[in-house]
Amino acid sequence: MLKYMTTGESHGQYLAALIEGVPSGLAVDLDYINGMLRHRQQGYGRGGRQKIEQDQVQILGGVVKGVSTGAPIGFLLVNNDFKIDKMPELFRPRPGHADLVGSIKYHQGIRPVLERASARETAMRVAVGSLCRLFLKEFGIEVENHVIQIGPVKADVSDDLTAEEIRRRKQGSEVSCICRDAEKKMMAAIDEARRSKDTLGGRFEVRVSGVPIGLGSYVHHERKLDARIAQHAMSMQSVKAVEIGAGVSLAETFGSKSHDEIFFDKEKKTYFHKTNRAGGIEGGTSNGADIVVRMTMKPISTLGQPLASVNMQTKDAEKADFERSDFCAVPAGSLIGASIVSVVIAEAFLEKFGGDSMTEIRRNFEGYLRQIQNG
Ligand code: EPS
Repeated sequence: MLKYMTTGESHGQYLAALIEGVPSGLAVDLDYINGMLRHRQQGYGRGGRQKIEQDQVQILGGVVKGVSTGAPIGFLLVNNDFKIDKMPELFRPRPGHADLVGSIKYHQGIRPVLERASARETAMRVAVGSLCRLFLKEFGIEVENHVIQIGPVKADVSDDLTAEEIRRRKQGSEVSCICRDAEKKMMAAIDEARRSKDTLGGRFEVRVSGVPIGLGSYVHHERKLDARIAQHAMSMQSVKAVEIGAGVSLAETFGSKSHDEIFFDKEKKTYFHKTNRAGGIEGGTSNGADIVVRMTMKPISTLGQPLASVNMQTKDAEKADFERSDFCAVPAGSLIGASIVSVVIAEAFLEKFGGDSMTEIRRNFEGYLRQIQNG
């Protein structure tokens, strides 16, 4: 079973992750993982921190001569902005952040709460997710992400984009958007937020192509693939809503326009759908179509013009504290979302075809594909 854990504080000395359940024989391309970490640092609307950091992980164990051994894999990232012991205590919790609840629940000040709740932790999620992407690529599964909305600006996106098209069309976009028209308006909206000392959220889409029929299951709630994606997606900082396929828009349509009719290609000997409103998942199980996940991020809760709060020492009404932060993290968020989904897909893939080595998994996978082809 694939499992991982992260540790580290935003301004601590390190961030780290430990991943258990990666089979032996996977080529671990560290340049690819570190390339993804650089992407995470980019995107229009980021704050000053990313000018200080050059996020890169080193491998602590579980990889020998660039190949996984089956042992737990450790990642370590050194924070350049290591100053946690000198950071001031805060007393006025920011509405929307973990400050208030964390401070009360753990009976401690706000500082240790925000240091751990910070979205900086997502650097490790990207490292782990990128490792999973390398694993999935071995089986022809590709994961892509793109931003579809920032604040009020929506991109015009058609439903049948392939992961490859998304990758090609968003290249060079500072907001990871495939639609050039919307991109300009999104950047203008972020500029406006910056000028007015405010922040903006948005939505992004993650698309997984090449997934075979049969990941996840309908038989037990914990095994449902859509439920697992939603749980992990919601665990990402700032995410407030998750949709699969047509998602919330299905509330508006008749059943006849909501489902994907079933066809059979007699030459390829495969079932297929002409539409993908289900987002690649029916009955909690992948149906062979692209898995399409859309996530909504709220605006970042650190505001230059702070909202009303309470001084936790005096209990007087005061404005919330302010610290350096981002104005909009949706472009970075889309990559983080893709990383998180990659972990869930890799975990479900290992569950179905699992083995201790890549050789064993490949054999199981190919045997299953032959079984499907033979009806
Ligand atoms: C982040 C690092 C943080 C924030 C941001 C994400 O760095 P600092 O607090 O030093 O500016 O920029 O975190 C948040 C938005 C948050 O709410 O904590 C990063 O590396 O992604």
